[in-house]
Amino acid sequence: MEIIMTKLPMFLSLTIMLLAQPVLANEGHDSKRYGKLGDPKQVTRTINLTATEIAFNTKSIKVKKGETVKFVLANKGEQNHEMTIGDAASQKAHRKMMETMTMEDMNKMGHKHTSSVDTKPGQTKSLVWTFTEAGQFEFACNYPGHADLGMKGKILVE
Ligand SMILES: [Cu+2]
Repeated sequence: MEIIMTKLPMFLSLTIMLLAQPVLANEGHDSKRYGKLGDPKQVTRTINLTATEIAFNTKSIKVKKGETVKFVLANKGEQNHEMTIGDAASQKAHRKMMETMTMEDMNKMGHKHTSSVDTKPGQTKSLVWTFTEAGQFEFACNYPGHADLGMKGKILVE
């Protein structure tokens, strides 16, 4: 019984990850309205983002349809921060998943998400993204509570 109890949180998070799988698999697909991983050779523009507690340095980003953008996320804060590109529904799903995960789970998982870049304090990482369709999308840090505190913004693709 004791073994079952201690194994339970891991079991639960695994179950949740499995349940979240169709959403993640879907996000990995090319038909995402908010775009796809870009080819670093096609980058036409670099957008520098800074993450601190608890905000990004910008609230809105405008890009052109078909544009390949290199997002450079510099974590100048004291906590982990990430930047995920998505639409309202995918952000919500990602946020839900992260809420159920402990820091340890996230580190173990490596937090692999095609439209995300995850940073530790002091780290700078980049994500190359091609916006394939016009529309209103979102960028957000989906660490629990961060987006609600304002760590998110709009991406307008024209
Ligand atoms: Cu954050």
